[in-house]
Amino acid sequence: MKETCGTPSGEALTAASMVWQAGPHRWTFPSRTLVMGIVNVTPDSFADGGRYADPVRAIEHGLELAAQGADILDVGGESTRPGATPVSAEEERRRVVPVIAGLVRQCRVPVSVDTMKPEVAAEALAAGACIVNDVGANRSDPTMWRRVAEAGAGYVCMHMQGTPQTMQERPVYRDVVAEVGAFFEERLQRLAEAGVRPVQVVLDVGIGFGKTVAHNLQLLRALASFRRLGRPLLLGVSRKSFLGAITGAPVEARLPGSLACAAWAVCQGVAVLRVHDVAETVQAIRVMEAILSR
Ligand code: HH2
Repeated sequence: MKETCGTPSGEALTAASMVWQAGPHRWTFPSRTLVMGIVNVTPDSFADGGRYADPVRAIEHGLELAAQGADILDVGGESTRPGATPVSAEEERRRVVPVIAGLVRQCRVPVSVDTMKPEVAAEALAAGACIVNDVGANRSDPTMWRRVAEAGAGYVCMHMQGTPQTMQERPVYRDVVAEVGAFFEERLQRLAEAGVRPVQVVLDVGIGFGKTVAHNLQLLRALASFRRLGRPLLLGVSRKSFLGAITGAPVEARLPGSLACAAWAVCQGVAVLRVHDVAETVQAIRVMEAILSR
């Protein structure tokens, strides 16, 4: 069992201590905020589509992110940007499995697979991934959860309204914070029924997944309220379009906005940040943590 935790800090921010178990890895929170570096093996991702579509480039990129201080590498083979064209399981598997196997062989950083497909998750886990990052956790079929339970993998349970193809058409909520909270409660129950223990699960409000700019901001404001569910929180805001809507910055110029959100997330007790810019985010959060621990 690897104890992969940092120096406890920010006790004032997080009431109870929580463990996240992902295969052989185990993190105890409160801890330093973990950074999940994004490795998109896709031609069409919104921020870096095509840059790492070649497996050799993708592995090099993952190793670079590990050297910059990533705690987890998240490998994805299907873009989930609004309106993205879905890819087959076969194509997604072809993209991600060699990259996961290469990263597991060449570095010690835990690897996660960003997929909505149980068959891709199963092959990724067999290739050495230890976390399934599931933006499709709003499904009704429990097959994915059974795969996660069998493998004892970590699981990111993300909220999305609709599917990537439809989610931004006209997202509507009565109360986005209450509805995302109710979704998490119901999913923790369904995950447990499928054999996934709470200790395997982290929760993600799904910024940009079936949400307007106002919904995203309400969820960011309310992050600390989700800690009542007793599970660590993961947040993905890196370079997302709501930052462009607020500032006018194009996707390649959204690092400052992404870092502002990262700093906010640290203050709210978020456990894991999913980012493109690992070195810059690590520096920003280490400074925030130093201030908060004074
Ligand atoms: N965002 C994206 C993809 N996966 N997973 C989680 N848990 N949370 C997120 O916010 C999240 C995610 C979108 O970012 P990216 O992977 O850069 O883009 P694309 O889906 O176009 O590949």
